[in-house]
Amino acid sequence: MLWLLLLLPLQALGAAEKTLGVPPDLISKYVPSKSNTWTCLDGSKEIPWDYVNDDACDCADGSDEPGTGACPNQPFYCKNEGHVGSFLPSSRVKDGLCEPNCCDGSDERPGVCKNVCQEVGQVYRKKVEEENKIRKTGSKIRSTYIAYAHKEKKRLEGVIETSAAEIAIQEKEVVRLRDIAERSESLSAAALELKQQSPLYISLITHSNALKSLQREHKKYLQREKELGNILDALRTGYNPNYQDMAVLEAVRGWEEIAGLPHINDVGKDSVSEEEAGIEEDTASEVAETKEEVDDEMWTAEELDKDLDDLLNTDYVTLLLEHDEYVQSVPEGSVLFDIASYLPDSIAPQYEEFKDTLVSWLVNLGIIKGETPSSTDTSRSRQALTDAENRLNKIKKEKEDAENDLKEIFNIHGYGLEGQWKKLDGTCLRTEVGDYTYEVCLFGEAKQIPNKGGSTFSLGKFASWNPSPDVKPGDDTYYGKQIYNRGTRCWNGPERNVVLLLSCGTENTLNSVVELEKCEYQFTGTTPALCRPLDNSEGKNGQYANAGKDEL
Ligand code: MAN
Repeated sequence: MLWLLLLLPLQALGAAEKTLGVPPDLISKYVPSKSNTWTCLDGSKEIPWDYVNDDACDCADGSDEPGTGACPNQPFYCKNEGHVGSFLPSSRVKDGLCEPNCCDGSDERPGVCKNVCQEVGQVYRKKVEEENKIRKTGSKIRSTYIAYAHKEKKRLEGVIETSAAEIAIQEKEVVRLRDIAERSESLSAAALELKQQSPLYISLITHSNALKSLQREHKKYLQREKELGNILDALRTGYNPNYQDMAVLEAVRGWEEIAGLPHINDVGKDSVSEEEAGIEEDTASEVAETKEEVDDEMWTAEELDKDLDDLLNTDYVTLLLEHDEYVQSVPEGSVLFDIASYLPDSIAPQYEEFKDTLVSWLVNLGIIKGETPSSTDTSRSRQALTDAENRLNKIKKEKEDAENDLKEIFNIHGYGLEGQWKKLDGTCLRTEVGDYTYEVCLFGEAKQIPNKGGSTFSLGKFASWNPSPDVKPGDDTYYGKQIYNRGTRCWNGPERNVVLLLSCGTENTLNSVVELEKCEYQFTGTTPALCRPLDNSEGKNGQYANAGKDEL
């Protein structure tokens, strides 16, 4: 019996040796069968259990030697208890070297490497803790960036809406001014002013102003009536009849009468329903409409609502000019201007020519007043038109810019799907290295400014996020790199360009600049825009799953 107890640690040691180098997710597969055999992980072969980790490669997939390095290209898993597990390629197992990422020394024969996982783990945990602290603060700032993008989106939508309305107004204004400018070939602005003194025009403007004021007041009262209706509706449906408050009851009854509603206490009784009340209401408004239709000179409520604006937007100056033309076109019976109709067709053209010459002489001699406007008046109206056109183009441009900006805010290749980069558009980061101050204005331009005078070189303008085809747009590696290119050409060399490497930090900073190749610069910096919240798995340090895999 005693000898059995003595054997136990040896057996346990044996079991530990069999699973040496096996990652946790495969441990359950490394157990012997009842007949003390084992099947290779790819199922290709059954071998004696003793052959596992016996330093001789038996399985085609190498799975029988997870811990000896006997099979090539096998992953060796270091448990690294007290730290984080990691993988090594089998070529580094039992090579006599202590691998830094196998701090428990399990890749070498016992006694070769010291187990330093406690110390390494402690340093590592401290580093992770610090990084997490930065991430926590950074992600809070990041969320304010996201909120900013949403606010910016709303603002831009507002700009688009307002400028669309302004464009509509301005387009009419341009048409109006163009019309005036064209007319000014035959009518000066001074003459227009004179025409505007006409009692008919003045009265028309007074009528229009009165109508506009009435419309404004009418709208106010309609709104007030609506609000009062809502208050009374609430009173009607919400009052407590048990209080027997006569003033309330009177108010409710009065409202029901005006609004054509059944008494609230009768609703549901004797088949009187709100729907029926609705019908009554419709009928009442129909009656009102029919009454309005009878008076066909008058406008209906609907016409007042829909067409009054158009009427009030009439261009009265154009109307005045049209009226003037109309009045002038009425034949006045002047002999001089009627003569042509009495002449034979063959001499009519010569007569017209003679008449034009005579009229222009008389105008030039100041004997009669010509219809031609003064050049100042014409240029003034032309200028007004140009100004209006310029203003229209400006608003159109504003709208276009806002539309383009809006497209970029939540664009994965622009300011990010969450809009987290929008806030940083135009933020300039600077650092001094050697004889230069380097500056990068995010999404703008990078510059090299000499500290002791001389010309500033452009190091390029923002071109893209990480352009590598292996990087998935939108993930942290994508946003961890910005490319600035087409800077000032280097003497006998390429155009200057910058690769800006960014990582999570609580501040937007430019930390280092190196000129890797002539005129090719690498900047590094930090930004809260890259700090994802701690509960977000992307970018979070995984445990053994991530650790050291790239070592393979
Ligand atoms: C300037 C700077 C340097 C660059 C040389 C190339 O001195 O832009 O960074 O290497 O030009 O001639």
